[in-house]
Amino acid sequence: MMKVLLTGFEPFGQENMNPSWEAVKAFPELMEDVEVLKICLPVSFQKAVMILEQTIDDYRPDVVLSIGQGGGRYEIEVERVAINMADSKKPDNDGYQPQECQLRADAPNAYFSNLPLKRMVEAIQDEGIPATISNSAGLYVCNSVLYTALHLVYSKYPNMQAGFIHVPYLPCQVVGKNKQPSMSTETTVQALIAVIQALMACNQMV
Ligand code: PCA
Repeated sequence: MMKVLLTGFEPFGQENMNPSWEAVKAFPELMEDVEVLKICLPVSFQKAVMILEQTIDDYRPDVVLSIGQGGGRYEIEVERVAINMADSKKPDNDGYQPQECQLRADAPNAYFSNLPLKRMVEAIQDEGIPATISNSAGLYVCNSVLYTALHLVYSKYPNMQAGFIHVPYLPCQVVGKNKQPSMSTETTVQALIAVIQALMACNQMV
């Protein structure tokens, strides 16, 4: 049994939906040999990280897979790196707007995801869904969530794997936006299922 913590985010900015939480919500409850815990994180630098850390300590997942809205992205993007930095052009949902703030003192400048990223991208592409590796998760709340999960991997839970996937807007979010890319929840869920199956295969659990 592989224990997976699957996280999405609440809406932020001008949006009233977040494709990441829509996909996590719709992810199948029952998958063979997989136990999934789903949580919706607030778009808050402070709270998201606290809730994530507490949930990892309590649930002790094998895999933490966090999903976030990557508005403007054309493909499913599997993130490679998290940076020890928070810097934001817009306030988070608590009104906090960090400017070049370190996330953790006495911790490395960056961490790489320890998930098999190329395998994950291939698994998504094999479904006929566009996907790529991204080398920047930005410096907003998504990056801080990935950084925190990886900090726990490298400092506390060496057998845990952690990664982050940015997904495009939902079709309903781009109505009236000028030529913005989008992807349906159904397609995003199909991609996430393929990713989990690929991780099961890599971890030789199937
Ligand atoms: N995307 C934002 C934060 C929450 C979300 O869904 C980001 O890319 O940082």
